[in-house]
Amino acid sequence: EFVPLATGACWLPGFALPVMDTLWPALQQHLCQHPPQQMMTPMGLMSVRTSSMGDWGWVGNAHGYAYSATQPDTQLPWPAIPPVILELAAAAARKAGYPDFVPDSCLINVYEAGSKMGLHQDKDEMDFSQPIVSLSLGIPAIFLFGGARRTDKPVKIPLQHGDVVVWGGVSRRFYHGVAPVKADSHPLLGSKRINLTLRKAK
Ligand code: MD3
Ligand code: FE
Repeated sequence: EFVPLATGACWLPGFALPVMDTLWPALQQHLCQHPPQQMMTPMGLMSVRTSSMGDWGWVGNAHGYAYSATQPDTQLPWPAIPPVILELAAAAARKAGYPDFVPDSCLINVYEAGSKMGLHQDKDEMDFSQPIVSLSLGIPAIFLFGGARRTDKPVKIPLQHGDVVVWGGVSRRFYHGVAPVKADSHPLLGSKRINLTLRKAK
């Protein structure tokens, strides 16, 4: 199934389900070795916990945020993005019309009940012709898809376990966020929602 959301943006419900048996153990292993942390930003402490994989990881502090080649606590490089995740992102991008998507960053956002993400734009990447591919896992969330202006009224998209969304074209610069996640339970992930965003950061 292929649901157009805007020019350059499409929703692929359940697209990750066929590879979940490989994907979820690989992600669990990463999270055990690299526990997600609540990042500080100039706007305050985030309610989600984050970790990263790939050449560039997203880190924040009270002064700003940026892509970093090393982990904040150890100064070690981030682990590689597992092949199953790279291949899934490339396959989703191809379906949406981006045949050459090679992500160098995978941000992992872990949501508990009550976690949210305020409306924002993603502007820290170098090449806006490259899409962002997002994968939702675990309990559902209402994704808020706005427009080019912060004041554009967001459309609510219920994202479920296994859903993939490709954000390219004009939608790449649109405001977006996540409404406070409601308490729920998922057979594989328990009380959490995990979102992966795959990007070409540099
Ligand atoms: C639309 N994460 O990490 S993923 C983020 O569910 C972020 O954790 C959310 O926004 C989450 O920056 C949403 C979907 C998403 C990601 C990036 C986008 C949608 C986007 C960039 C432009 C437009
Ligand atoms: Fe974002």
